[in-house]
Amino acid sequence: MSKVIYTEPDMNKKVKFDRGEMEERIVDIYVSADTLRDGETSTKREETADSAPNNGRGDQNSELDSSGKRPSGVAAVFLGLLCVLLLAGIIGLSVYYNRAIKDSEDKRNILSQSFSLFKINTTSERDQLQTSYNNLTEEKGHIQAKLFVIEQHCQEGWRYSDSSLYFLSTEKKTWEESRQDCLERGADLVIINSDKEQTFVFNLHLRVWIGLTDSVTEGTWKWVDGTSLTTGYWGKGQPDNYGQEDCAEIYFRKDDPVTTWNDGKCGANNSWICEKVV
Ligand SMILES: [Ca+2]
Ligand SMILES: [Ca+2]
Ligand SMILES: [Ca+2]
Repeated sequence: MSKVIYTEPDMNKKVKFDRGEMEERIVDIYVSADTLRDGETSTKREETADSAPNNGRGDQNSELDSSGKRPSGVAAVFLGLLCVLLLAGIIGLSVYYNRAIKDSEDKRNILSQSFSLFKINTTSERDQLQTSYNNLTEEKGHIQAKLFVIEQHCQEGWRYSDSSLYFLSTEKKTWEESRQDCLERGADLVIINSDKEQTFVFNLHLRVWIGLTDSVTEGTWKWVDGTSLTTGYWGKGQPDNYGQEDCAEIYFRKDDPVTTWNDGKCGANNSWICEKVV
């Protein structure tokens, strides 16, 4: 007689187990398959010995294929599903990490570009500040030197106004002698460039030589630096060249300081005013 050698797996039962359970099932399936083969061999031996037909358990074993691979097929399906799940997981993780790596590289590139731009801007601003600092330092040096010259000249009796120093003589000399004195002081007879300067010089003293002459060409008045006269502050009726007058002086006392010049004789003795541009 045949024995109960195989238990039909309940396929309607919900398949939900962990890896351990699955491995246990696979072991059970293989055990069942081995048992089936052993049982089938035993059954064949019994049938041969009894030579009697058996429609009971013998029919039940005939529902399996002759090689007994039905349980192994189920295991293969589970293994296949497991492989598919693992493969899907690996693919998903690969996609995730590739995307994460790409995002990380993008952020690193953006940070690198931002840092480079910041570095360029910082370097440019630093250079501009350095240039401004150098300019201010140079300007400070010039101002300090200028203040030193002004202070030194003022201690010697010079007066300062609008970037020029002026020296008023205490003696009286001819126009040429006066100019020579100014040159020896590192200056020259005053050149009047504006109404403001004319007013300043007028208020210093009357009857003073200024650095203007027409001794080279009569009627062509030139300053001691060679420039031509453009704006004159002549008194009424002057210059008249009366008896050959070729040197200019501040002569007339007027309420209006811009009409006080006269052309006088260069050999006369006058005070004079030197000018030194600082
Ligand atoms: Ca001047
Ligand atoms: Ca003249
Ligand atoms: Ca005159």
